[in-house]
Amino acid sequence: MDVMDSVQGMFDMGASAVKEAVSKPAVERQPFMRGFARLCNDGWLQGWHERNGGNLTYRMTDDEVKTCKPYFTDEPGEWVDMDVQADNLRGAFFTVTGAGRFMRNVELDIAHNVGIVETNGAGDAYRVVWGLHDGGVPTSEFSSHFMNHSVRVAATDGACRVIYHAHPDNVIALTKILPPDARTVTRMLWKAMTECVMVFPKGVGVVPCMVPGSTEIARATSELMKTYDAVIWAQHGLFASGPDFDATFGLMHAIEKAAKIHGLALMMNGGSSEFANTISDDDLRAIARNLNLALNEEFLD
Ligand code: 2HA
Ligand code: ZN
Repeated sequence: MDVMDSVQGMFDMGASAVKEAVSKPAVERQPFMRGFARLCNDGWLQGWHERNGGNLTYRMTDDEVKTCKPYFTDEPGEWVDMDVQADNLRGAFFTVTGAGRFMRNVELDIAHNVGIVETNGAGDAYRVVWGLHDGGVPTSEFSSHFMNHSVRVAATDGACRVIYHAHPDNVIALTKILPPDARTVTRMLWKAMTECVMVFPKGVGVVPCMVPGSTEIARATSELMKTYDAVIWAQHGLFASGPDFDATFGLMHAIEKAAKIHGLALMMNGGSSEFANTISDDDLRAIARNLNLALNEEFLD
């Protein structure tokens, strides 16, 4: 066979596979999956995802499920019981990062590091229908994500779709110097920079140091998510929620930046929190009034 024949042969044999790859609306190329992978990479670039730290889940729309369904596996895994149940998530589909998989690898191989799971009709079990290749399972924090989705869907009239967990340095450091108390922590964050009260006018919840991956931390977090769209896990990290990837990443970013500014100001001030200038409670009220925001007045003096 001469060279031209062999090239022609390769082309003929590969043509249908190439056509399929190019024309198929492959799951990896869906806009929601591009957004999902982008957030994972953005979080990695921020330094929030050491090793397998952090995780992300996205509640898919009916249209997204319909588009992806032809590519779901013919043999879905077994239904896996969750220790938690949610009526408002019966039959929901989630895109999830995998337990033990690294956020820094998501963009390189989505089908290995990310999966789609289906929730059963009772809202108390899931099964993997796409991705998580090589025997992957959803994030170890899936019960927290699931409970948080349920609570935020109810709190936002169905608008919330994204739950994001990361290990941002300054937020974790902050929980070493402040009590695990939502009012104290929120006031400090709001007063770090004027943007904060606009981004999270309800404040931020805080759970004390608890066992990661446990049903107890899932329940404690979701209880706070009834009020707040972000909850700090003392000594561990932060959970943020939102209607889309931009808003959710932005919330995580704003909270982490405020914690960093507070830490910098403390250092510049020789460790004292008696700053020469800060944002007063009346300043916070004025900002909220200007934008017609529903400020959590309980956190103001
Ligand atoms: O996924 O972040 O909390 C690893 C973790 C556990
Ligand atoms: Zn974590």
